[in-house]
Amino acid sequence: MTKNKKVLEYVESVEKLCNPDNVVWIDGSEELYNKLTEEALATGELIKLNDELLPGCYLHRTAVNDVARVEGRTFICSREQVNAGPTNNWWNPSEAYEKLNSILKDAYKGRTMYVIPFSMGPVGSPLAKIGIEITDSIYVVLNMKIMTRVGQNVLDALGDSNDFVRGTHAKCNIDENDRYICHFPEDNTIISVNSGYGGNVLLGKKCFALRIASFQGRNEGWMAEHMLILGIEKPDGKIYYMGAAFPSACGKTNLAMLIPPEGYKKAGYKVWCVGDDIAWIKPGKDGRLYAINPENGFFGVAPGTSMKSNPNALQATKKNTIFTNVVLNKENNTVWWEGMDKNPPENAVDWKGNDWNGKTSDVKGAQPNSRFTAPAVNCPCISSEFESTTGVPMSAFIFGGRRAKTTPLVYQARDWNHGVFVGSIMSSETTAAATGATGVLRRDPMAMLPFCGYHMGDYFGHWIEMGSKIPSDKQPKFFNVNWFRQDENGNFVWPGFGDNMRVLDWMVKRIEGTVDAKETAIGYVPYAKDINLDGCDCSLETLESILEVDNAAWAKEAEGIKEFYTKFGDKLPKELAKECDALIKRTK
Ligand code: GTP
Ligand code: SPV
Ligand code: MN
Repeated sequence: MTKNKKVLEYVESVEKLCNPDNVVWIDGSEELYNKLTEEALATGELIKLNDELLPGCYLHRTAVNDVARVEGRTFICSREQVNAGPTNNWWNPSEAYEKLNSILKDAYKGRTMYVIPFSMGPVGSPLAKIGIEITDSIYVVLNMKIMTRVGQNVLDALGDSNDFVRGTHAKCNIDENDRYICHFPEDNTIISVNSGYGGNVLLGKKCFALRIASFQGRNEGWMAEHMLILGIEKPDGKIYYMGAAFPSACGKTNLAMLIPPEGYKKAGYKVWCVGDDIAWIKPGKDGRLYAINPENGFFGVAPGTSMKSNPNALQATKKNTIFTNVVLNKENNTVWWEGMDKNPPENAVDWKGNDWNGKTSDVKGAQPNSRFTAPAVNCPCISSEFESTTGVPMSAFIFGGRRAKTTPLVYQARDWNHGVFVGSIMSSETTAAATGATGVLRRDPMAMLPFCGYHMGDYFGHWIEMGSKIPSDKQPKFFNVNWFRQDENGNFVWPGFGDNMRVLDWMVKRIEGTVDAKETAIGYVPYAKDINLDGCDCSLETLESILEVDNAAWAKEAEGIKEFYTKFGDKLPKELAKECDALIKRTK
């Protein structure tokens, strides 16, 4: 399929080490995918779902010890330890290669090795990058087909260039004690062993498009961010594109596919989805920042996805979708998960493969981090710019997380550097997207804590530097949101989901300069009257309560930030230290 010497050398080296029975190159043809699907059905790796209700859809169950990203076993193997920084696990690359090679030795014995040439971003786009993933998993091949652009045309676009990321994955025994997700930024290399879970094995996603790409972006003058990209179309036809970074399972997919409330729809507002998880962002010729979504599909959280919360996402899963770790409804051979509707199936199989009755069982049927892998083209609100090779111009960056208290519904940063500060102090209560305790507050700068491929202090510096290259009138505005404020009883105060449009609308007005805001210690907060509550299940008083900035609470928060910042030592940009001191002063 290619004469590229570097590609061939790489493939041969893995073949020699892992010793497969066969080697299959994924050429992107339907014939080959069909053949692999048949094989996976025969072994039980995939279960075929109802062909009328869910055409082209399959169910997969992972091992019970292998259901989420494993941050404790994820490593940045930079040559110098300092370059991994204080927030990543570092492993000396020569030791890591030695250990991984010992695990990979003969790992494909008796198995087939698949070679997947894939492009992150539209093939041939100047913002796109190419990878080769080698794996022994058909599940990985079929997911990569949905999540990336795969096939011969990718190799054609690569030509004889050496500029591709090498990703090797082997399932091995799914032994969690020998599970490693390793990144070698200086070698453009990723090695993942002993897992079959999405974020650990679909190497184009977090491993390449964030950890390796963030490193590449710093060297090459662009940014790889854990951001959705959406476009808000106003009744006058003008579209504003925004990127939003929220930690895993904090609402990116939901916001990216938002359906505006009735009043907005009637007035002619529309929201278009460009991406739901990752943005690659680069200055364009006109000085503005342009973004592409490097992915080709959605690897979305299933639980909570419903006709009410996210009809666009649900619609996207109605064909050619792979479901992982959800409930199988035996009555009609379809799928179900908690939060889909109030009618759980009685005659069903849970994510572990056990018989399950949703009416009587007291255990969850779907794994809390169960997922769907759906093609982006399935999404009813996919942007016409989705395939754009030049990307969309960015008008705003939004940061946010799950904060029961303290952080208001929305506020705007004063300028670029303050915006970077606001992103850097993001914090959120942890979710099921990674293994470990959930609901614990942790600092997660720009939602990149588990995904930054180099020293996070240098990453902050890169953000500051990118701003310095963009004329201030062309810079996106920065906002912070918190959909997750709770009352004394632990209920969410803000209705969220489609009603988040009301907050986006305020942002558009701020971008256009048509609405005032109140200056507070943390930035500009809306006057409650300026957020449109027509038809919203939230009173003005309630809104006011979640727009409040409690200086005493923020003074405490600022102390926590100062403490967090000490981690980065002299790599912390002085601009951010200054912003932190200014916040402390303003809260007094
Ligand atoms: P990753 O794919 O892990 O990066 O996650 P994501 O950020 O795309 O998260 P997603 O949109 O799938 O949201 C996950 C959870 O957040 C679900 O349980 C949703 O119900 C919940 N959620 C999303 N938006 C809102 C909101 O506006 N309000 C509330 N209360 N919950 C929300
Ligand atoms: C996340 O955890 O942020 C995800 C899912 O988007 S995973 O692919 O597992 O990283
Ligand atoms: Mn994500």
